[in-house]
Amino acid sequence: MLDDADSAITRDGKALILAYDHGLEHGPVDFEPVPETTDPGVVFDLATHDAVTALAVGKGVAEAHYPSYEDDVTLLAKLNGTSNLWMGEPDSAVNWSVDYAHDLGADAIGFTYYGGSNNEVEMAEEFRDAQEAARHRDMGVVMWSYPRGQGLKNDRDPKTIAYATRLGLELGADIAKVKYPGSADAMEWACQSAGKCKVVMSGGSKASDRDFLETVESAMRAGASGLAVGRNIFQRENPEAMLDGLEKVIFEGTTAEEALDAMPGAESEPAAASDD
Ligand code: FBP
Repeated sequence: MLDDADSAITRDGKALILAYDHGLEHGPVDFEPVPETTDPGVVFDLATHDAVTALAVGKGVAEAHYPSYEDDVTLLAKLNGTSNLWMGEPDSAVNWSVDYAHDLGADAIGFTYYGGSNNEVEMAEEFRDAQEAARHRDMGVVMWSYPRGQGLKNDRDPKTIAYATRLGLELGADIAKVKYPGSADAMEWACQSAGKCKVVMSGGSKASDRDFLETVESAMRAGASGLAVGRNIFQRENPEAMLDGLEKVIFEGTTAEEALDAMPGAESEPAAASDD
């Protein structure tokens, strides 16, 4: 990694990446809780919130909507992605090139890497090409580091998540995006394992306001540099209130409790069962 390569998508070294590649990765079912979010324009509007440091979308959505938002939104080009209809060993098709993303105005690239998949070698080689092209363009590199595959029993095991962040460092990402490994200690180990590669927590399926902010607070105290989140924003009835809360926890270093106090009507019921 290079010093400051991620500066376009961070503020004071911290990141709040709004992810909206779910239409490809999961399908429109993710938009059902708030059907208006089927329209990418609704999520681009959310990405103009001060707390958001970058919006991660795929090629077609970027082509169709980014020209209207290029002054107000920082584009993170999610280069690869595969639909939920794919039933094979984890893999991800590279859908656009770094040059094409750069020409569209992207400041950074995002790349899913399934360490442990039978396709790991091919994915590492694709990541190499993208990472080096991004370096030539002074673009930041974010790795969605999601170990999975037929040999992996638990993709959130602390050892697995620490390995995932380390893969980000070893392969040249500026930021590794990983699932929360379930405890502050495990997250701390994951952050230490990443060395100079920053670590951001992946949002996961929708949780209550309290549960979500408390997990983000725990990740930040463990050394994370922020969050990359999709459903926990766009599946909320009041996503702006959650972005206000996240701004406090991530950029101002407040507790979740302090953030909740500033969010009138915040939900604190137990989270629904997680499906990821
Ligand atoms: P969420 O915050 O909604 O979990 O989004 C993060 C993300 O990495 C998305 O960018 C991606 O579409 C999705 O999760 C992939 O989830 P998975 O492959 O684990 O189902």
